[in-house]
Amino acid sequence: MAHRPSTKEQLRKLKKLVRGRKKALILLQDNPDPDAIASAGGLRLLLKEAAGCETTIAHSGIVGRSENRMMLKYLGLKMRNADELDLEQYDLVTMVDTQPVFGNNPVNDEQRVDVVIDHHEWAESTRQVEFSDIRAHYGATSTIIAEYLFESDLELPTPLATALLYGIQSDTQEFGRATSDADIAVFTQLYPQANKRYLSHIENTQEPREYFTAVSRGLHDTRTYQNTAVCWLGRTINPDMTGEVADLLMRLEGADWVLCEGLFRGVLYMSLRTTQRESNASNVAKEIVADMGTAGGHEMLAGGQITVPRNSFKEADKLRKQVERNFLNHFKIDHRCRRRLVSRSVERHHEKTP
Ligand SMILES: [Mn+2]
Repeated sequence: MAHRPSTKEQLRKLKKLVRGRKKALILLQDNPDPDAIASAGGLRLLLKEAAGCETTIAHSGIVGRSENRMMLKYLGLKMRNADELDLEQYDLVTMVDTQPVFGNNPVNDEQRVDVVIDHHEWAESTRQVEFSDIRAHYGATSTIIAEYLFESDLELPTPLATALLYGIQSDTQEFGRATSDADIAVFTQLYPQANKRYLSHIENTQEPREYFTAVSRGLHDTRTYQNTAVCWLGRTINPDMTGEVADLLMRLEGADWVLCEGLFRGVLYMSLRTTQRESNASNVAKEIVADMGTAGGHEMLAGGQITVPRNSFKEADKLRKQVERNFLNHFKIDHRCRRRLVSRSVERHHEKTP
């Protein structure tokens, strides 16, 4: 196996690269999650210390979930819409928690990227980036960023320590999936510095009524096929809902794989989950999305997106059915063994209840 440079060596290289840069940009995935947001906060501090950079954090898409909006506020981060920025204006372009070709970020083929720090499966094109640190065996990008911060001997403000801790906790689902010793070590080191009251607050964020409508619709539209569950949310309130409902469905007895799809602003989003540690959800996601869109992820969870012509519901429905067919074919599952998750009789019964 090739020599993996230590965090110390990487940090030295990164500092050398950023020296003298004035305007830095940190790009995130389109609908950033807690890990991405915390990583951006950490990298911003690193860049400020290393080069005194003025930093802009940007992404396309929206910050949908309440917990993510809360985190931004707590960290005092302002997010810009990447589509409204001239990326050429920046003399340092960085990415965290995603990579240039993933298709879930604003970077196109021509865009120069200088720094990529991520824990998703390595993409070949990331090799062209001057500085990359890809640790696919890590549960969170927050872990990598925290290692850099520790190595720099920087004092972490409480909100940042708390956010990084939550980034690790939420990406690993409290260490239930894809966790390395490094995630646990960093988590343990951050823990005394984190604000536990805030942590419990963010873990239990309240959601608007529409959230429950979306979950309910999703459950009613879930079908099981042997050890898999397939869910179609239809038009949904935000792109994070597919991951949210997929996680919920993973709690179904006997479910080893879950596929959840939803349409949001002209994009069909899909989330894939598996209990099987030795599987490669990322490869399955790429296979079932095929040339319709882009996909990527980790061993136990992955996602993808497909642009829907004219934001048409009919087109989206066709595309999601194709993804479902590809999914069932991949596992050689007979389409006819389908069962509703929530039985009709239960629904009727409830309708009668006053
Ligand atoms: Mn992540």
